[in-house]
Amino acid sequence: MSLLFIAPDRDLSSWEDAIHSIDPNIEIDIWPAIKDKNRVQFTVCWNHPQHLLDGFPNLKAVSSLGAGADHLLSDKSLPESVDICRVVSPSLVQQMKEYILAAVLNIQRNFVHYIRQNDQKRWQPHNHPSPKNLHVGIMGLGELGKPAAKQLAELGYQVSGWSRSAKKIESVNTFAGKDELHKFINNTHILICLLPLTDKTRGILNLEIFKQMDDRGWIINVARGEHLVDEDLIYALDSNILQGAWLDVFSEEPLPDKHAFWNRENIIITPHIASITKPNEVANQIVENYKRALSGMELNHKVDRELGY
Ligand code: NDP
Ligand code: OXD
Repeated sequence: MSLLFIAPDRDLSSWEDAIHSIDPNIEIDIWPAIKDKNRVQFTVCWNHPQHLLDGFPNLKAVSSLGAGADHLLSDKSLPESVDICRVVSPSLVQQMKEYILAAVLNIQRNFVHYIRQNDQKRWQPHNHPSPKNLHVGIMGLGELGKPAAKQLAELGYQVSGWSRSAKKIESVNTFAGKDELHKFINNTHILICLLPLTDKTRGILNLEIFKQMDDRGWIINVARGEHLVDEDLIYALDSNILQGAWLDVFSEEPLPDKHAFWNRENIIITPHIASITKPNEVANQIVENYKRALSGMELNHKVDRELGY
């Protein structure tokens, strides 16, 4: 039986060693070199070519190489009988906490402006708010959003969080469901998106939401590019509805040369690096789920196809 990795845009060389350090007997294929399609029972995918996964007659389960599983759920050719799971790891949580804290601090302390001023040899101090006067809203209070919210609250920021089902988190104002979205957004100065991409969340970062935020606020999108309506962001920035955007994810990646987001003072771009899956830190959970799939057990971190995450 074999475990197949499919990730066209990734260097997969260290995955084989990471898996074999847990169990040297696991047979591994790395797409497109597949020894025998009939032997493939488990695949690990990142941005796989759509319609590829219906070509394995004995496939039992597929794992996302990362936390999001939207790239798997969007492949309508993936048979219903195949279970989907994803990666959940302390390393992803730690990296996301670091990224969000770095972005929030840079915005709060105006480093985003000072870095630009360096290029112009401009000596111009700016006032900055104290954390207790800075209202940060986090959309998505799951494996990544909840620890990020807790960290910011512990540091003294005014933190609100929004999720599908109600949550209780110390020192965080929590809201749930569509009915509470507007209450959650009200007065937000920095809005952070950590939602999964689903039919209900696509395009959620739009002009209507930006207008409800605090005057001249910021958005940080670390979830998926399709959460953001690109044209609405440009409009909101050009009409001073928003002050800036800090973006790690884009509808098209790499971001095309001609995209309107490049070369703008008020958009900070990072190349989808907020939280990176490291083979040696998650190989054990891939192996565990591979073995569970083979023996017909329930997978860990299973994705709910109905909910879309
Ligand atoms: P989880 O599934 O653990 O959490 C998702 C959260 O979103 C939950 O709190 C869930 O609510 C909430 N949610 C889902 N749908 C809705 C909705 N319709 N309305 C309100 N809230 C909703 O995901 P993770 O925290 O592990 O990851 C989140 C996303 O981050 C990933 O899907 C991925 O796209 C992105 N990501 C980006 C990375 C990067 O490097 N840029 C790295 C890793 C992940 P409830 O709690 O009620 O279920
Ligand atoms: C993920 C990502 O979902 O890196 O893990 O975006």
